[in-house]
Amino acid sequence: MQVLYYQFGRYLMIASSRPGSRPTNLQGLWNDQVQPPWGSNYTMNINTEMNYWPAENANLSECHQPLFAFIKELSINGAQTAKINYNINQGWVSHHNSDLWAKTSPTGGYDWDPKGMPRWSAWPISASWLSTHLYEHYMFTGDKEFLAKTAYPLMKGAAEFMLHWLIKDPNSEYLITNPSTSPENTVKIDGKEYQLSMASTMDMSILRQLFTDIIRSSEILNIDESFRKELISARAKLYPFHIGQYGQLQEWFKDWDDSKDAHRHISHLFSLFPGDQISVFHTPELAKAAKQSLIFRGDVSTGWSMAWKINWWARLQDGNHAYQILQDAFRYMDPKEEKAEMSGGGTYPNLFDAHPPFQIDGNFGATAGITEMLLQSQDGVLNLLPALPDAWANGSIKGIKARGNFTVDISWKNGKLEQSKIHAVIGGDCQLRTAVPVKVLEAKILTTPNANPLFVSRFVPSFEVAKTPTVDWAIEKGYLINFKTEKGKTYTIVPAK
Ligand code: FUC
Repeated sequence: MQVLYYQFGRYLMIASSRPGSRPTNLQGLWNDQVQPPWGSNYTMNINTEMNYWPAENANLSECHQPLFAFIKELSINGAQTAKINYNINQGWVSHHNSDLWAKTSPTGGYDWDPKGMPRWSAWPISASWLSTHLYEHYMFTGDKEFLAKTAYPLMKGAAEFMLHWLIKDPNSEYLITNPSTSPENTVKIDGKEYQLSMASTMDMSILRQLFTDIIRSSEILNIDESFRKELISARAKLYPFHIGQYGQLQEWFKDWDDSKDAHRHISHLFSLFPGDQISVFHTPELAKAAKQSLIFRGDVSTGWSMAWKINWWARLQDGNHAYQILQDAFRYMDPKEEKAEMSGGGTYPNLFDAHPPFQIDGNFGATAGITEMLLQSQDGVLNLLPALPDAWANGSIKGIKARGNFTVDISWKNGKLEQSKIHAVIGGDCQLRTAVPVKVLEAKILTTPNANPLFVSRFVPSFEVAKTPTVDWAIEKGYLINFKTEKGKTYTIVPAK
């Protein structure tokens, strides 16, 4: 069933997102209603991005193209929205929702409070989030022409808008977003509920990620030095992460987090996944805080929310917890039964994800998450079997992808790596992290550090701490080896003993 569900996720992407088509919407392309839920549109504060999470790691890179074409369209409309709505004449912006025509202005109608208070539609950050997909595509393919011609101008436009949008907080002197939402969540301060604040952790995390991606891109392409310097200086002034009073990763500008809040959006964990600023190896304090936040929010939620949680638990190297949520996501949903929207997700008999109602993002998010349980590469190395659950004691997978354009087969027995074949599509250093010591049959182990430009060490962000997190923590560093690969060759990895 899990294998079928995984392959089904890949099939859904192949069937719904080909170069030349529109990107997949909330129902992929399988909407059968005249008035579909949420307009069968693009909700870009999570759902559209989630649809594309398995594109690279599950080796369906070409299927990412419709999203890139859409980003280009958004950038054209979004330059108008930047001018008309905000009087910003540089770059482009898009908000939490879009449609077939690549709408970029905030949605109207009931999205706006009758008293004129902007609510969750006042979220001008999707241009920045979508732009990080362009850099991910480069990291997985190494396609410099794509980086130079398609990705860089779009990413730069998103950042140019943001450099105007960010303002200096007069108290802390940090650069902040204002107004800012933590998508669709609300915050209670002195008993009163608010939708808006300043500098939500998600806003700041996405901007830090985008700026870092552009800084790296301009170094790789050796262009735009002055813009790079501007971004490096802005990045250093961005409002930092905070670890709050419960040892949690703080969601809001101040420590207003409610430890009983079980909201489906857990946007402040962006940097654990899909971002890469929070890492169990490089920023363990932040990873522990993210774990605390995740524990507070609980497991069962809407379909897509559970799918995101699978990816987070995989990044926390906790395969059993990721597996547990995968099981929750398989809760049988009878399509004939009316279920309230926020009553907990599951899977219909045809394996479509239930928000409920039917929404495709959970299928794609879980497919990405299963891949993340078996292979990760966001940390500057290929981590083989980083979050293998006990339930998958024996198994194998073929043809998944790591950054650096490595195609990877892995087989395991009794919960331990048996063999891996790594196909170097473009060559370059290949650094591995494994739970057991390994050797490479066709190459010598290098003593030099990984020199692959697609595996530069990530930017390590700063943070402030109110209380040190106290979550259980048993991260095994494992074994690291580095070897040189040649373009087109395949390498066999086996346990050293
Ligand atoms: C956002 C989410 C909902 C749903 C909708 C399409 O509003 O909060 O859960 O996924 O988008």
